Amino acid sequence: MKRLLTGWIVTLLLVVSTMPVAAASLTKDYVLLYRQSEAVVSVDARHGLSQRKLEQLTPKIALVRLTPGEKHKLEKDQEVVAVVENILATIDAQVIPWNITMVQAPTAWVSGTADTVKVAVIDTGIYLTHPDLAANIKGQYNAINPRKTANDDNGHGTHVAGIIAALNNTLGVVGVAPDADLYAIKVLDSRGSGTLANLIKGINYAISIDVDVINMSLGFGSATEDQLIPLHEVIIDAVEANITVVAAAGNDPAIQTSLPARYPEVLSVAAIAQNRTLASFNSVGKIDFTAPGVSIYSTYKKSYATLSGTSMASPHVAGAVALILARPTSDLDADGTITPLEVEAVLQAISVDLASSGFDSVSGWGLIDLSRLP
Ligand SMILES: [Ca+2]
Ligand SMILES: [Ca+2]
Ligand SMILES: [Ca+2]
Repeated sequence: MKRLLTGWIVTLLLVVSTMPVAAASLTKDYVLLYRQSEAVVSVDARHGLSQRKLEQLTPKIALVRLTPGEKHKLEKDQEVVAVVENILATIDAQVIPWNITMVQAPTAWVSGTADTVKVAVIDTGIYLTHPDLAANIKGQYNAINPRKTANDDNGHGTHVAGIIAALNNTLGVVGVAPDADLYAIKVLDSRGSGTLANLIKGINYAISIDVDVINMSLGFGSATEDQLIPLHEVIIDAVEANITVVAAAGNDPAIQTSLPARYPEVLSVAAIAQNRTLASFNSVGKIDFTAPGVSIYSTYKKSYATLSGTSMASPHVAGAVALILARPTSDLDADGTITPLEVEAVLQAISVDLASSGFDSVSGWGLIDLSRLP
């Protein structure tokens, strides 16, 4: 029997894009600064600017359209201070989204940014040429059709990937672990649906390439353990291969935490809003940790978007796991290997209590706080 799983996404709030501007002609637009406002009329008369002026911007500054010869003549006029091209200002600044700050990721970067940690994003794929992700994408596999790329034709997986490891550069956003190596494993189609068989193939591929972390922002709704026995087997294989497996708890408060998040071997993540209240859509019952998941701005298709869901919470923990794996102090028993159990113990130690006192079924150990990493 074919079982459907879906990406745990709730709403799409905003997609932004930018539009390049191109112009080519003999005339160009210039911003003209007159020496004094009283001279505007005489300068305009001398140079025939009544036909050339597009707009008087201030009493002493005008926007004009000129040929190169007209510009040259104006520059020689003593009543003109400057004639400069009307160049474009661009938004070239990276923002650190509130959610990245809430988990205190930037304070952890001084001790490493997970440069060699391999994180598998098992999802709808990743937009492979996204300028805020491409340099971190080190591998890909399309479990639906292995002859095709794992390019994201939905947007969900790209959003998840950006929360984990969007680049720390001059554009867009930044992820929790901005140098982590991303592996795009596509098991969900353009509608965000996929089969049990393809998810198993995807997890098995992640094991075969020896990743360190698996993020699954997906689930099987109300399906039972009995319906998914082979999935549990391959997840146990992953954990035995020393992979830390993180999954979204699910977005239906009417049902208990979905599989795979409900498995004891998987870290189940619930969502919190910017005001530190738990998201109303969280599934409950088996929650291990809480992370931001309401109105999260991240990479989406070729651009950026704001999404909500436990799908957005899970990758915060996956990114945190990458940072934890990059720190020698996380090898708690100093045997040379950081196991998933050691990772979980570190996550417990750095979590800030939420909801009822101590561990609870709606927020688990609480909100992860990377400033508390040793
Ligand atoms: Ca960036
Ligand atoms: Ca160890
Ligand atoms: Ca609590």
